[in-house]
Amino acid sequence: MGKALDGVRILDFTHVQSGPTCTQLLAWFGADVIKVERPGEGDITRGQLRDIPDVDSLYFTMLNHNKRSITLDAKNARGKKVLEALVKHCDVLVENFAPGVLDRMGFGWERIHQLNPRMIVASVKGFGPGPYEECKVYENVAQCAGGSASTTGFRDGPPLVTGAQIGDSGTGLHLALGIVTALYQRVRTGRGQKVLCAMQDGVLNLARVKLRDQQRLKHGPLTEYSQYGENIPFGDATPRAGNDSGGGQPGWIVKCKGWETDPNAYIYFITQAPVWEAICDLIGKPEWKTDPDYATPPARLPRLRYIFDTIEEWTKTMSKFEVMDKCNAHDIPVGPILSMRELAEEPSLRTTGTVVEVDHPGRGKYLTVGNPVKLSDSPADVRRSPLLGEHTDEVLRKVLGYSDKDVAEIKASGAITAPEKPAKAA
Ligand code: CAO
Repeated sequence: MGKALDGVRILDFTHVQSGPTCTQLLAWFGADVIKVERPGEGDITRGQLRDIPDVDSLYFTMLNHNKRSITLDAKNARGKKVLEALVKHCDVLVENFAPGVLDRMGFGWERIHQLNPRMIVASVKGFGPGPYEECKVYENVAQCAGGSASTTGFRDGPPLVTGAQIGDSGTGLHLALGIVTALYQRVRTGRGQKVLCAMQDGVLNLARVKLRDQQRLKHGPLTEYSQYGENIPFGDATPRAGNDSGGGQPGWIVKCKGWETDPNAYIYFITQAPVWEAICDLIGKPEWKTDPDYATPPARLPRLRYIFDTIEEWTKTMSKFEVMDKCNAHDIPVGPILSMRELAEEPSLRTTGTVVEVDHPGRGKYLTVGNPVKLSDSPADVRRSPLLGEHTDEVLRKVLGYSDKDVAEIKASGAITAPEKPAKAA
């Protein structure tokens, strides 16, 4: 079966996490992704957080599946010629260098557009145009600058960053959407365009309910926040709200059996209005169904702390999975706090290809997250990440049509290096 993006060739100038997330997704959709890396070290993450000496880290392998790798010194004169040829042979250039890097290489938008007017140039930057546009940015900088950290954590504690990489991976997802949209527009116009995703913007987009609450504050307290029930006045900005739900249905994380020793024996419990009566019956409080203090959502708002404490007395008698079974039987939405160990072992995620076991010549078998976007006519297969420069020769000859003599000259110029050999056999 063909793939959705068959025939699309990506010149992948990305590194670390945000850009590679985007190009990995495009590769899973069938694009031919050619990752250009600096001779010698390649993407810095190959060597970061290594668990096995001299073997590409899981950080790198889990973000670079299904890609080809070539080494190319973009500052070398011969290397620049190869890069020009690649620009002419590819549909999209994706990059997440620091601001100005591409221009300094001599491959700014004007030059690329001149070489290949159909090329789409897609960039991740930390900030969009404005006072901070020249800044280098990493994940947690974006989480803080995009409004996530100020609204995450408990009211009486400091701002918190989240474990989900909403700055890097989140912005990479936004960029992938921008690229396929630009490809679609190119079908009509025949022209490429620039696609820019700033990490601050991506995080703010994901935190938009908190900007919603910022505006609601002008019209009174945020009644669904537990702070309201605790009679604590609101300030002038959306506060941190612990585990309060960000939606209209109050929720909280409550303990389950074993919480004293298991840090993940918890469940997210939502007191959704349509199933309130079923909740009352289940937790042994049938009288709340008719008690005016509990029978309606507005009456419950000032009492949410007590309500969740009462629910917790019930959930503490069972494992999170038993709570889940009992609640779902009545369409009561709950979220078990699943550890990474539990997710890695979950059979249904293996069946759907969301968790995949991959074999790598250096490290042997490891787990990764497969394509979370499932297309019925374009199923994703997950192939191991490339070794540094593994496909340099292949790309020079088969994509660019260089002869033996050309390749020898390019090698002699120092623009490319011999491919890396896996340090360990699996
Ligand atoms: N050949 C020759 N030079 C190359 C090259 C190649 N193939 N690939 C990269 N380089 C050079 C660049 O030209 C640049 O050199 P100059 O600064 O001399 O022009 C240099 O490598 C470093 O690029 P960089 O500034 O992008 O890298 P950094 O490690 O200093 O910064 C990061 C990393 C992520 C902070 C920065 O790239 C950035 O802010 N990117 C945009 C936001 C982003 O994506 N952040 C998320 C990253 S994931 O957490």
